[in-house]
Amino acid sequence: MKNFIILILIVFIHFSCNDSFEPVNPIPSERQKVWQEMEYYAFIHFNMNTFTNLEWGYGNESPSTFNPTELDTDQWARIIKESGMKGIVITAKHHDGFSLWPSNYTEHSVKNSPWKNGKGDLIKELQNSCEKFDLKLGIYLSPWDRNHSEYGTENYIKYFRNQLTELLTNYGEIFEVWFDGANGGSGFYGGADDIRKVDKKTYYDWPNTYSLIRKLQPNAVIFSDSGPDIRWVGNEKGYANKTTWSNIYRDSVYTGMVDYSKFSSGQENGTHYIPTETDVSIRPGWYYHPEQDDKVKSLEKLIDIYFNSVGLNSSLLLNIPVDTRGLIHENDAQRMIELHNYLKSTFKNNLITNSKISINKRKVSLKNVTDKDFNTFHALKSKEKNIITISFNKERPANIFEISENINLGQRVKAFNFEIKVNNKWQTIEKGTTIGSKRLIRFSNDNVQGLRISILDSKDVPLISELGLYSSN
Ligand code: FUL
Repeated sequence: MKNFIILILIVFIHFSCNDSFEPVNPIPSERQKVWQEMEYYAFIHFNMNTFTNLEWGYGNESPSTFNPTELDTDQWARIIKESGMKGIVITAKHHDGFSLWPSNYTEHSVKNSPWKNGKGDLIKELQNSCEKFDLKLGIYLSPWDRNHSEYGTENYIKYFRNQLTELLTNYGEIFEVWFDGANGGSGFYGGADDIRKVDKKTYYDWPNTYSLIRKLQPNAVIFSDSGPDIRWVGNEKGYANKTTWSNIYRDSVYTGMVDYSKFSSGQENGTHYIPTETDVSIRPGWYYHPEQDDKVKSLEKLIDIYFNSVGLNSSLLLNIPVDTRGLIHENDAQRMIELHNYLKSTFKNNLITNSKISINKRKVSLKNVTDKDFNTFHALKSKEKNIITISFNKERPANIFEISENINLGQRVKAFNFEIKVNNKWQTIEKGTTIGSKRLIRFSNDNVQGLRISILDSKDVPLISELGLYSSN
């Protein structure tokens, strides 16, 4: 009898977390799934602009200007690791064209700088530091190059791909390749000093560049305004849309399009799965400016950004401008650690564990939705209304709710309501739309007796992978 019950239990558990459910297309690729679990990682803007105190260099800067005095990529990696981030995306080349590695295809690089007497390779140093601190390495390579004499011609595309090949061949595993939407305009262009406009849709021949990346780094995700793996969130403030579909009609967007932001919430019936990435700087500028040393964002602001990016079906790419010494400035480091301490203590105890959960009035097990494993899930019964009720035997002070869908089988939920029970009364906290990989909802601190999540509309049966209740105090 005992064995029989165990067998039934195994069958039940297997049924509620297996993949016998039909996917709702589009679904993420393996590389997107791996990336999606990273959630929070660092951008580093450090290059020629650090030394000229600019945001965009013209392309005529002398390599002799690049001269960090105490450059230490181990310091970056250590602080980033201690901040709970999972990787680093570095500006290997920004719009001014200066390359942080000794590229064989240009003289405009570290090899002609005083740093390490021209013998340095910053990308190599960063690769080693990332390996040492178990972080992933990503590359920002600006498609626009205001230094290169042939920018705007076919030859420049060859140059761009040659540089990409160097970066994707010589520095180990690259997790993300980042392409900026800012393209074409005035520049030095090898002394021509003119304005070069390019057709953003056709000039770069992106499909062939993407194939090259797939060949050299099959696990890397490619970021641009339009994907193909990750798309821009549509602003640089750190805020994703409340409604965020990871689906988009890929042909409706292209890199550098002017009115891109109108597509930033995605499209419910979009043909491709291309989730958003939220990029924002910890300071007003992307690059280091000494006059911004006291303008590092407050802890409250960074927490707000976290909830509005990671908590809105997006990822957070937080930029740290490394300073002229070649170090993360003390003020930034302190704030990064403060944010980490907040996140660590807040999300330590899921207050839902050891409570009673029923779905449409039937008692169910909490196992799959509180195991912090996005691959296990509980399938609801219908694609219309489902009510998940969680009741506590003793009220629990709380102010954060978390819910995730199993996105491996496609994003589904279109509308939900979230309520809490306080003083024996139900209060509506959020009338929401999409959920996706993670939805975090904050409310004012209260003694919560129960939670009610009504999934009101969904493309197919909702697959709930995580539920959480937390207190940030
Ligand atoms: C923008 C660039 O023009 C900025 O300089 C910065 O690199 C930011 C992340 O992307 O489009």
